Amino acid sequence: MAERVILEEPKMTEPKATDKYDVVHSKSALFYPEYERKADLRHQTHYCPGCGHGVVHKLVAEALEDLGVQNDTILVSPVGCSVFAYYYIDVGNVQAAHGRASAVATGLKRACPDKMVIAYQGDGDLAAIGTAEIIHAANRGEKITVFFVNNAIYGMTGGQMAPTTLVGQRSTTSPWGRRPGNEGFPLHMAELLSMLEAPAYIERVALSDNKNIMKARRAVRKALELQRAGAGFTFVEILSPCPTIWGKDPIEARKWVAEKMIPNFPLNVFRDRKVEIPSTNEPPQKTVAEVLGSDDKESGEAAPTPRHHHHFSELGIKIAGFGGQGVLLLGQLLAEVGMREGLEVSWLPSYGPEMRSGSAHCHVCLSKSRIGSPLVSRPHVLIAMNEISLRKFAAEVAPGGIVIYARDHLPEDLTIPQAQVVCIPASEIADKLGSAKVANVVIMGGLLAETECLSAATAMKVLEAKVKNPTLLELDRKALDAGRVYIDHTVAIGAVTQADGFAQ
Ligand SMILES: Cc1ncc(C[n+]2csc(CCOP(=O)(O)OP(=O)(O)O)c2C)c(N)n1
Ligand code: SF4
Repeated sequence: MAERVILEEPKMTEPKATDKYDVVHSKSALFYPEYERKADLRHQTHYCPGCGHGVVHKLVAEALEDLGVQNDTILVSPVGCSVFAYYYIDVGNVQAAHGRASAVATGLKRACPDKMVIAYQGDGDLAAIGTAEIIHAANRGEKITVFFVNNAIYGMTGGQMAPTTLVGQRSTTSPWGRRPGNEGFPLHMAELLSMLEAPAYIERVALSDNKNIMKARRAVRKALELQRAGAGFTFVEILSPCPTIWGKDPIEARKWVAEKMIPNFPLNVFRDRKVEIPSTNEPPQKTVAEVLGSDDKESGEAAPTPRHHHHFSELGIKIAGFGGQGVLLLGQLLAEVGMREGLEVSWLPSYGPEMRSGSAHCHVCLSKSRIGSPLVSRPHVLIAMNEISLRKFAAEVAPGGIVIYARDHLPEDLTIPQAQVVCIPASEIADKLGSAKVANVVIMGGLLAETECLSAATAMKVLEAKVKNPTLLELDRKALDAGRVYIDHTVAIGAVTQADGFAQ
């Protein structure tokens, strides 16, 4: 049964004209002392005078400060005027692509369930390009808080019509005023989301006057308190002035919120209840290693995975070549070997629409601690399976890194001064073994021999688990060994160096 959540609310009394009060100019300790945005503008935000975003930032920062959750909060900022929220509020910050803040917040909350995760979005961001993301996040009952700043216009891009633009309201893309017959009716996001089963709390508030701002303050707090209590999806829509695009001064803009926006977007608590989402159908939780069957317990193998000393804390590998060269598979194999050896791993593929011969590359992270991003922008190791990839990615390799090139020498005109270069004619070696297909496994053998990043014994275990055909498995075994032998016997004696194998 749904049950109402009752939170204690601070007692509010109306101020009287005779009240004495101190004027305090201060800001929440959650704001950075200086905003590292532009050298001469470190004392101020980029918001226009009278903009509602500044007020919402203040309400959010004060609530987080009072709840004492600064170090446990991740704020996802959108694309729109509030894109720079990360310059101002000193919490964990992620800047999402346009419209994706609630999807990004979903991922963050699922990965870090103990953190307070907030998606902060404008109306163009949330109700136009991000409509699907917000509806599905709400429908799944993601335990995030969304602050939806509705100013009825696209502010940042100069005033195009937003989904929330009022009927009759002029914008650069509705110069005669919004006409429902042509542009449709304004979208009422709070009402729309409150049709869904899962949300725990949905309220619409307005920054029209001090009294309503205090109500907005309470709604912001309540949403965050509910998230802290694990209540479920919480959403506050905030009707907010945009004096600049509306062509009004800050006072007129607030009046416009009161007189035009509120009648069109009634203030209300649309949802405030405890939601029990049944969890009985959840699949049994297994580790990724168990699901892949690469876990010793799961696979029931007699011999456990050999122990290996990893001499790195994090190793980023980029593997690049053509589709059909086994580029992506090599990445998967390395990630799986790392997983078996107890490392945190990630594998991120990138390839074009062609199945064969198109360019393909992947990023592999091997790490002793949790991986922040699967993207490897400065690889410690680049494996280039062809010349195009070598030329494209060699400059990205971190100083002191390694380039493994699947040919017997570098192109004459190319040097890679910052990295050690190892050339392995993998296709020729694989051809001699009986199949060009195992060139990627030759490279794996070479990589493991050269860097000792993972053990060849574990690599063999992964191949045994993956390759069911005994003839192919034997070929892979030979290929892995051939890569090692090439490094031990050919490269080590200096027969191949940077124009012909090693760098210096
Ligand atoms: C994929 C993509 N499409 C369009 C844009 C252009 N764009 C930037 S901000 C914005 C709208 C912002 O409006 P809103 O979300 O209402 O925020 P506000 O600026 O009013 O706070 C648009 C369309 C973009 N950056 N990326
Ligand atoms: S354009 Fe509008 S939303 Fe953007 S900063 Fe200025 S007042 Fe705020």
